Amino acid sequence: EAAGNIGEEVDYTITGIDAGAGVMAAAEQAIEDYELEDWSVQPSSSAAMTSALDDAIANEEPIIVTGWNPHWKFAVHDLKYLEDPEGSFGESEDIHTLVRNDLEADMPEAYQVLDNFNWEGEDMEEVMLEVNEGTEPEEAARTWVDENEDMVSEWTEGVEEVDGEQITLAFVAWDSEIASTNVVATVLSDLGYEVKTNSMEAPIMFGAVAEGEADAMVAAWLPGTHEQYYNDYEGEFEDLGANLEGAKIGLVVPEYVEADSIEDLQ
Ligand code: PBE
Repeated sequence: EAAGNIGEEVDYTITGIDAGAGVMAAAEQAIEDYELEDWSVQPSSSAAMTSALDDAIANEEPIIVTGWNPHWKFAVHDLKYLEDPEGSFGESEDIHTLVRNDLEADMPEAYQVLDNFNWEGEDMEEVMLEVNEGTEPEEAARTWVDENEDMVSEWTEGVEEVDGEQITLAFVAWDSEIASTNVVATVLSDLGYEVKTNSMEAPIMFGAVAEGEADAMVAAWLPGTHEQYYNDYEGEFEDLGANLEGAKIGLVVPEYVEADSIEDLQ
């Protein structure tokens, strides 16, 4: 077996993140699709997963994590996705902006910015990397906004300033969404909004926008990762389309792990 005893070495455990994350459901699906009866997915958090990854790499030990990109971890470590011939983790994903149904009428300026917000994986990773190096998310977002005036001015072109109106952005404390949410918050606050960023579990985030408790979110991974949550509330929010294209989820291992495919875990 190419993989040697990878299963034994990691105690048949995939190191996961928060239970509400779509990548967790996809990992459970993979266990079914590849008949990995002995395996389980251990829930934790985005931060605990990356620290377990850091520790394993420091000790050159095997580890399998639920991963995704954009993510800073690919810039810091030599990592690879396990191939997924069964497609348990879906194909390429886009990250969408969802807003509450009445936002356009109530807050046309914010709506316009949220509708225009669009960047690339490398942009998001710049912010993520800085936060990973210890900079506060608000400060990392401020730096990125100041260094990317051209892009930001495309999002705010023709948008009038406001006078301290409150707006609430819902997000989940995933490294990628900490980055995007703080950048959008910075841009809105520069326009005069008083911005609240509220972190919550993934299903609650969809519910909050659907029920109008939050005004917007920039964290809907589609078509696969958040399909269930999206369908649960379809019609109860407005989908402003992709703000980032070419995202991905899957099982991620250090390069030195002798498995290349999820099939090698069998
Ligand atoms: N993630 C990051 C999320 C979406 C953004 C891939 C961890 C998830 O799995 O739901």
